[in-house]
Amino acid sequence: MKKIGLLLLMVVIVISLSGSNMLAAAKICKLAEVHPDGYPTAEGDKKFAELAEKYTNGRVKIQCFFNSQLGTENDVVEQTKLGVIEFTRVSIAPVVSVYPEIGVFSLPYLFNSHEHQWKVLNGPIGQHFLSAVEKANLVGLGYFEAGARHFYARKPLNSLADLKGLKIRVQPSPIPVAMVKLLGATPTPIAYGEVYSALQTGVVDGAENNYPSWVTANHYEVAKYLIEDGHMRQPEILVVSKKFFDSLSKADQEALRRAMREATAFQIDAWNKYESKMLEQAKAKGCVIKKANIAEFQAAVAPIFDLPEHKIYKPWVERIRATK
Ligand code: GTR
Repeated sequence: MKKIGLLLLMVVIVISLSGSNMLAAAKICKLAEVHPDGYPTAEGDKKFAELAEKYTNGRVKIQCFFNSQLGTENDVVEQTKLGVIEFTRVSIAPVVSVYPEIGVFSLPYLFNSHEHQWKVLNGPIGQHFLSAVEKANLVGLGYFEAGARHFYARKPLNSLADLKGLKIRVQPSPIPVAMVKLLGATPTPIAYGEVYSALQTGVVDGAENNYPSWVTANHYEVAKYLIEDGHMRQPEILVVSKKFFDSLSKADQEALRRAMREATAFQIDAWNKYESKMLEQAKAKGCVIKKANIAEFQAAVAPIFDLPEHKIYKPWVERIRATK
């Protein structure tokens, strides 16, 4: 009789604890990242993981996988969509294949400064895209800084004319492809992890990226001529699988959003320090950096806004340009 009483008591305790979330098992999640540990997005990921665990009282534990260990950006976006990977940090470019509208942020010379970009990302437009990406079974938690992208090649780049006819590696995404065509070069989509060897072996003549990627991925060793044209300011995004997100309590969902807000501020700070350090490192290595005639590049890519397939971006472009 005593034993039955004890058993009943235990059952009651278990039921009430599970209702109060205290017994919810810790979920070990994966986060995919193409950059190495120490790169500003990787630092942002780690900060996010640390805060997510703290604010969910250990119910969400995140393990970060760097250096494309879980696959290319296009692959991990698919895997996150399916819920196989819970979190992924990618550029906007690979998200375009599952949710085309977000490609507006890939358009060249859309943002005129870091300040303009973050005003848009933190305002109603940026927030709209974080929730609208749900159409692709993803939930956008927030953005990270990626600076501006420039062209670099194995041969000197002094002006737009030097890009003509070159094979340029681009992210496997439609807007970079269209943009490079308008500049008179041949776009060659290749996954990030394979760009170094493509440059080294001459499969491509050049590529385009921000200073930290040019340096940390060692592209600068084999493509040391850079023309600073700042054609794109594509933000990075951290997405979570909607399937996983929906399985969390409202409080844990809010805990993840809070963790990302704080991780973003941390990452922007890390970015600013790292970007100038990488530029100095490239100069010290003897890289040749030229300032572009930006007006010339802007004029060449201007038709991108009027391409029939880019009609969907028009209203957003107008709103973004009007954001002061
Ligand atoms: C980097 C970005 C990566 C990846 C890479 C690329 O700037 O941080 O997420 O998209 O560019 O060019 O593939």
